[in-house]
Amino acid sequence: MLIRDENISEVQPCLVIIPTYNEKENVEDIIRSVFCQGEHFHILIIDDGSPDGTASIVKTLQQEFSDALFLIERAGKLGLGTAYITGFKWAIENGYEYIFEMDADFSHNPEDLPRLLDACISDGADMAIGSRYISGVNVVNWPMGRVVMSYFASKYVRLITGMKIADTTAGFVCYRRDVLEAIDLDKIRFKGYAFQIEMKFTASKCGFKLIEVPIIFINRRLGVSKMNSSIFGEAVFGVISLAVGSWFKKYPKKRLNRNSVKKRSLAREGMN
Ligand SMILES: Nc1nc2c(ncn2[C@@H]2O[C@H](COP(=O)(O)OP(=O)(O)O)[C@@H](O)[C@H]2O)c(=O)[nH]1
Ligand SMILES: [Mg+2]
Repeated sequence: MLIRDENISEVQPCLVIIPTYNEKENVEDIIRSVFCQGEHFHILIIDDGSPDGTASIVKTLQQEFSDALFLIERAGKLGLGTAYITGFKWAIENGYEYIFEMDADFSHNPEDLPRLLDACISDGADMAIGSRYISGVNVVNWPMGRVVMSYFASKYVRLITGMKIADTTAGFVCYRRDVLEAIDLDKIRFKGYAFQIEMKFTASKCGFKLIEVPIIFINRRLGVSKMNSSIFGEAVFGVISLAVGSWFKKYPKKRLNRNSVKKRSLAREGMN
């Protein structure tokens, strides 16, 4: 089945970007679960030279899903933020209209992918955010300390940046292509949670519409978290620097609309 946006009347290919570092217990299952959501979902894995052999599992699966499963291998652990930037550029080059961020560890349920997509297609979101905190606290099996930290971190970010988003560090996101084209990806500075905040902050400063979709976030059952105190520290100080930096920065304003997407796709058809 291929998704059709009636306003655009064209086939909309979707790319789910999944960064991996030592995810051998999860990677095959998450890939199969995403593909169960429909043929319009393609996957790009960005693996940072996982010592546990995650990339070789992906390569084996590529024989089965040769048209829909892609892999970029980087030499070492370079961080989540730069993994996504690499993925975003690849997605733009390869003509995807909807681009997702998703973790490999099943904290983000692949069955929620169509709901995020629908928020973009039917509700007009430029960026749909899978939100843990839009309807209470929907986090399962995280240690209480981590839930409290994450919840108050989101409140802190709201206070400092003024963003009207309940879950500012969320990493389950669907972007319309226009958002990633408008943002200067080479200027995105942060790597961990601060990266997630920076993307939302920049998109909202550019005038894009951010919509939160409630999700239930479940702690990973397999493998280990790569969260550490430096990622947390980056976020605490990064937010202040983002807010202060924005006073002096000019953000490109949202300019493309659905008609321009239509024009672009017609142009692409003309090229074929
Ligand atoms: N490519 C890449 N992926 C990473 C890196 N750090 C974390 N990840 C992946 O990013 C996702 C989220 O990381 P995770 O450890 O689950 O963080 P947590 O959910 O905040 O505890 C998982 O799919 C990880 O494998 C990294 O440096 N490079
Ligand atoms: Mg996780």
